[in-house]
Amino acid sequence: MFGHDGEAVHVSAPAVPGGDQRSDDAAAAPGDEKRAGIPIDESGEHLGIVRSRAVGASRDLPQVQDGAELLLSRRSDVELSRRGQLLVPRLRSQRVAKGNFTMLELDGHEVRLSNPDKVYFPKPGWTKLDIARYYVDVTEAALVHVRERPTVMKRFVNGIMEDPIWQKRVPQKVPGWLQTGTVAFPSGRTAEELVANDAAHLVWAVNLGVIDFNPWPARRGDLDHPDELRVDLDPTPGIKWDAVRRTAMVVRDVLTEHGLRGYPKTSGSKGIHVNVRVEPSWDFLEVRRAALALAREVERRVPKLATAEWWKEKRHGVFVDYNQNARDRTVASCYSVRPTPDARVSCALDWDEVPDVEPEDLRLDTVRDRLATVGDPAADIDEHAGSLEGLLDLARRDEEEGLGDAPWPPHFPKQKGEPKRVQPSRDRDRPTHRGRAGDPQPGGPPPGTRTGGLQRGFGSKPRTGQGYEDEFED
Ligand SMILES: [Mn+2]
Repeated sequence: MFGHDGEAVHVSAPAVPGGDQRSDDAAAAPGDEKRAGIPIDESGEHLGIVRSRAVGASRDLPQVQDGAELLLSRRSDVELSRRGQLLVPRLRSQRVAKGNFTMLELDGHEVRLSNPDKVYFPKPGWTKLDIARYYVDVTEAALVHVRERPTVMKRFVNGIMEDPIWQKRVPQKVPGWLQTGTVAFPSGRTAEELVANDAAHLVWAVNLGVIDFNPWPARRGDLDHPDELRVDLDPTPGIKWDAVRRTAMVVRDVLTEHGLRGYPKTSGSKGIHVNVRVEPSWDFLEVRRAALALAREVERRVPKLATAEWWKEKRHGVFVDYNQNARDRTVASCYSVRPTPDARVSCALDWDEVPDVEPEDLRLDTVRDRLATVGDPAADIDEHAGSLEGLLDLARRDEEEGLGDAPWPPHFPKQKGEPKRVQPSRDRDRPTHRGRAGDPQPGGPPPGTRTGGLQRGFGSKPRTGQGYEDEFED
């Protein structure tokens, strides 16, 4: 049903003048408003149909009758109703597109993709529709990593050239079929998040500007017990890519020696992630503790190459970011497209590919072919859930030797046994924290509160429910 050039696509016409707002419009993010006047492309290369709304510009656009079901060719030169009648669109002046769109039929649901031709990746010219197509093509592989997992929506409503909006909660108006899961923060606040269980959900999110999926490491049925330990390898500034690859191979060894199987993937940005499926028998504290023990063991083995140091001023080489395993932290999922200029994909690898992998080879335009030819190295991850006991033993040995907990990310409540959470070079007095205790979110006033731009200091970003961007850095 996707409209590759010249191919028929199945669309349905929207309500025309003054039509009701669709749920995705109701959920429009700040900034969406300025898209309202985008004129439709007259080349006929667009999919979808104009919603007739006079908003000031004059442009002749085809008008479609209420509720008409059409088969619309991508070139717009043949328009047939389901019964094969030729429909000749009338032209109407003094109209401009609120936004053209296409309806995609996926998993028995009609999913509306507004502005499918909007360019999200200017360099290669890839559009929102290209992203939707990608996810439809790789659905099976992508779902392995997001199924049943509450997922934060990182919305690039105007493509990658603008900062995303981090949105934890799904909009109030969503389709009846949309699946969600409610996560709780230590403060007791909750958020109803997307649970993307099929292609319709993936594309529904793409329509809202999602490019990469950022799921919880736990599944909806038991959100207190993660089934994924995430090893996030981040090169510190100036560190070469090969150091990341070599560190990943050390991670593999440590995991194997502790009874676990790691599934490596490019992050799609500068790093490598190694996902480890674990039995959901340990809580977030224990999974993070196991990840910390692993990070320290990697550093012990290759101290020049890797570090487990939280404070940036003490880091060198490749940072093994154990804190990505703290509750409410998320990492871009496997087969997510990343907001890099060349639309890299966070792509699963076989271990024997890791020493030579070049992340720039794995992109929106190459990964579907790779899946078709090489296959999916992460396809069987769910069949290899391991035990954390080995790593937790390692953590106990660390503790006996004086290596207890390590610093937590900002906005997390002070943890029992956590060392003083102060950057070592500034260890005198700490700035005040305006966030609500126990809430891993930035401080500041609630959304919509006018601050007159006078906020200052720590925690001064508005409380948006979206967290600091660097909470999600990869
Ligand atoms: Mn990372």
